[in-house]
Amino acid sequence: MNINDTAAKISSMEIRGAGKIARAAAQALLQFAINLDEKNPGKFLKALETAKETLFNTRPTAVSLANALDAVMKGAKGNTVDEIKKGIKSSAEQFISSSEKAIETIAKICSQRIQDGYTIITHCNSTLAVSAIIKAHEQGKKVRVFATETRPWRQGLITAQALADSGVDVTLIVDSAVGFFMRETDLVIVGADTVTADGTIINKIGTSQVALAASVYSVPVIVCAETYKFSKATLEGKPVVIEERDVAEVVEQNKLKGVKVRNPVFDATPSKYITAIITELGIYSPHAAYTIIQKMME
Ligand code: RUB
Repeated sequence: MNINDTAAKISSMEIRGAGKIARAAAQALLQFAINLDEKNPGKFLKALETAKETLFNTRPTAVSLANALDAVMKGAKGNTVDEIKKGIKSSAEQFISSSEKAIETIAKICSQRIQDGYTIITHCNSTLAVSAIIKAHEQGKKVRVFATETRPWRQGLITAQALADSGVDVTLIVDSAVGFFMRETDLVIVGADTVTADGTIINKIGTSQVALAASVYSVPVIVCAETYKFSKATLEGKPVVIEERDVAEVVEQNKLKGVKVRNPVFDATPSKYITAIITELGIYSPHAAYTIIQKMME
């Protein structure tokens, strides 16, 4: 797959989810570097930067994408193209393997917070949240999950099917039923696209509503996020861009006359509604986000 193919798949959401787009982009940039037939180091690096930009411009919200591309580009050092290629290969492979390892680590840590008999709500489709629930199930804990449908893309169906395939007791609910089912819920587990310096979580649209409902019923909210989903740019005050997609995803355009439609696909959940963030380094209060970002910058 070349850069444009991968970029198109990320834009169209054929490849989706903050972790998956990060790994796909890292892999695409690596392949591009390996296959690029250019002997001049300056021109090689320029072409690499253009390819990076193409991947970066696919989706604006998940910082995992920018962080993955930066991690790969860190290896672009050397006096010859061969040296640069070697560096890129090592940095890309390191990013991909450590991000895969992080899924396992986070699932393990999060599973410790899931007790036998728990009822869990999860929103959208997070590899980390799904892995953690499956891990708890494999540990012999009896868990019940309410998976939200997640309009308009209905990623909740992927979550529900993955959990069911692993033998987890899962029920699909519409997004507006979250308040109804929160009364019988012990724990909310979601993923994240971006964690800001003040511990705000940017995740699929509707996450903030789930967290608000959880707060009303005093249900803890756990966010699973690898450290590469923490945003350095937010330390400098840069706001996170919330992606707004085609309104045709919400409703057929010729169905309504004189009606405006909006389709923001992510929202921000303030840190006060989040109990803990679980990273591959351990479990943190959302207020530790600033420290985690500083650690990443060392
Ligand atoms: C996916 C989404 C997921 C996070 C975390 O949105 O919001 O909760 O990306 O996923 P979309 P993961 O479907 O629009 O990409 O834990 O797999 O990285």
